[in-house]
Amino acid sequence: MTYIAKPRFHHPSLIENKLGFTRRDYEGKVSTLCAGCGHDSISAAIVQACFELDIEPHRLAKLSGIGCSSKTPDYFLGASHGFNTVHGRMPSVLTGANLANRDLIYLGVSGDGDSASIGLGQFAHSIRRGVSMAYIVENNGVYGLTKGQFSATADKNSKSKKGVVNHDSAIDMVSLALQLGATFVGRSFSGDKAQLVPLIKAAIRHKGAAFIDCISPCIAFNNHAGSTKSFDWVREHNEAVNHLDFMVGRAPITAQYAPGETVSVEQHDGTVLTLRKVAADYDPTDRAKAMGFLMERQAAGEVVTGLLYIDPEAEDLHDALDTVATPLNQLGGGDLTPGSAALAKINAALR
Ligand SMILES: Cc1ncc(C[n+]2csc(CCOP(=O)(O)OP(=O)(O)O)c2C)c(N)n1
Ligand code: SF4
Ligand SMILES: [Mg+2]
Repeated sequence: MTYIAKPRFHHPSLIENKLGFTRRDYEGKVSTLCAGCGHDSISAAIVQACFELDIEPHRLAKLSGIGCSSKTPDYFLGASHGFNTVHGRMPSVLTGANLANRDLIYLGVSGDGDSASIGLGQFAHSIRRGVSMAYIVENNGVYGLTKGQFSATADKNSKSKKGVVNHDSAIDMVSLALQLGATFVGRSFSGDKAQLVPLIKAAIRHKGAAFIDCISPCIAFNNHAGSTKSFDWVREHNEAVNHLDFMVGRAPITAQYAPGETVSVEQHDGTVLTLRKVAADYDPTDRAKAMGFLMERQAAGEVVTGLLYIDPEAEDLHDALDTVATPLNQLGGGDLTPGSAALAKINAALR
């Protein structure tokens, strides 16, 4: 495949993070997507989030399937590990990688075709197993790469570019993730970087399955009147339930909020999420109420965004399997073959 490498020149006074890296150190190759594609804005948000989190690029693995969305890992984090799987198979490859090496940060990037059609089963099982990962679906309601057929997330009665009406019910990835037991669920919009960057940061630091459905308009095939995934539609129907600030450690809250307007959630690793409430009664720690709220607002034609659910005490697949703290790929021969005495002991315990 041909590609254009980004020139390494940059302004000498670019801001550095705690590791001495600039934003440029988190970029990838030059994007070959259509100019204006929502997916490129999500790549930029991922770059910003990883830069701000001071992530060492070699400590992160980015995995994807097939689609314009799944091509994007080539356009960010050029110094990280990467694996481009078969269409819809990203979740199982990510699960295997995570089991083999629990020390890496896992970022799964997928499309609505990749995750809601061919990979729906894969998506479901990685979420219900609580694989520690930030799983982002770049949702444009079409198969962009294969020229704009409706995907399973296209809303019923929405229209294709040529005026064809979609008669099938849509799969709502957020409701599905909630039902499957995801311990972090958010929805955002590629055109809202202020909301998306802290959401990605919080998802990356979440222990367990963190899912973000990011509406990402396809300007080539799904940005017309009659589409419910266009820039105009999402801007007009976007209803944020909260605004998120993400802090590593106990940094003071600098924004001036009135009492009762914010709620702070501390995660396992000490990171703190401060949520400024927009919908007064919305409680992102109540799964059942979140599901009801989403269905109600969806029926009213709203695109609900923000941090929709979080379980700050979540456990992950390694907790469930009680795996050793040492990554499995670092265990030596002695650990893997402890000898006949140890085997006899195990067998005796099973009798
Ligand atoms: C096994 C298999 N089936 C079908 C295809 C054809 N195909 C390539 S990308 C794609 C859908 C991509 O849609 P989506 O995941 O929504 O990504 P987008 O391009 O919209 O970002 C399909 C059906 C394929 N590459 N492999
Ligand atoms: S076809 Fe659509 S999804 Fe693919 S790069 Fe172009 S705008 Fe983006
Ligand atoms: Mg798509």
